Amino acid sequence: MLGTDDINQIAVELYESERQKNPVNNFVDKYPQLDEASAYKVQEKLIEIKSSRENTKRVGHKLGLTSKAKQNMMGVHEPSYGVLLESMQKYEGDPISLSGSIHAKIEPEIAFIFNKEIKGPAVTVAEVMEATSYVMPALEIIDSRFHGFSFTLPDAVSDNSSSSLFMIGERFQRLDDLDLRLTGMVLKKNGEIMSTATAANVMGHPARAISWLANKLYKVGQSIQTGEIVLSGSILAAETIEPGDHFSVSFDRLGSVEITFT
Ligand code: OOG
Repeated sequence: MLGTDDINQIAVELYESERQKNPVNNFVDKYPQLDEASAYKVQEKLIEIKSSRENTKRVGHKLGLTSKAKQNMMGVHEPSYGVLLESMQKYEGDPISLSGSIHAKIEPEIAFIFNKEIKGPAVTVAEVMEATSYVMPALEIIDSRFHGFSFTLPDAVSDNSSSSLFMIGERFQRLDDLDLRLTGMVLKKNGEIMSTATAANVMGHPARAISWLANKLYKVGQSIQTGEIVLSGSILAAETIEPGDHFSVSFDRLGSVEITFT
């Protein structure tokens, strides 16, 4: 476990890296004691700094590396989580500027909102389904503060799992008899189909990613709160973005969400 001074130092460096758009080297080389548990402490400190300096607050959680496509892309074979702040949320119709990011990428996801607290230690998929108010299509813009978007799990966890911005569709769908595993999606860039998939890519069922999160949060004394948004993780490999690009993701029965970048 890393000491408090080192934890605080890494959090400050990551905050400054994002603010100045100046990528940093992986921390695991300089701090061999940066294990997963220490990395979540760095993330907590980073979120504390961001929340107070930017006068914002937590509105939910994001999952990362929940699909084989993402794990293979990044060479990291375990999921991670991060915090969603109010300041990261964008709304449909908002043009999004890439000027605030280092090397942003975009990911299609399914977002969840819950009608009760979901608290570990042994949350099941059935409990997640029971607690789900709505699911929505989502696009997450990720950015890494590390050179070349290259990192180990503790590095990425420290960096709030590469969070940057996110947008959820404004059609809120009840789960009813939806079989999310088979929910198909089409991702388009500038009108052309980039990729298609079903949501089973996310751990077999996106609700399984949510139960993983709840059980993981329990270990640090946290839970998913009523009304919080949770992004269940990218269904596919992330796509690079250039200014002027337009992306849309459409899901069977969930609707769609689209973004234009400037
Ligand atoms: C880590 C976070 C990935 C996802 O949905 O897989 C992520 C990364 O690949 O940069 O948000």
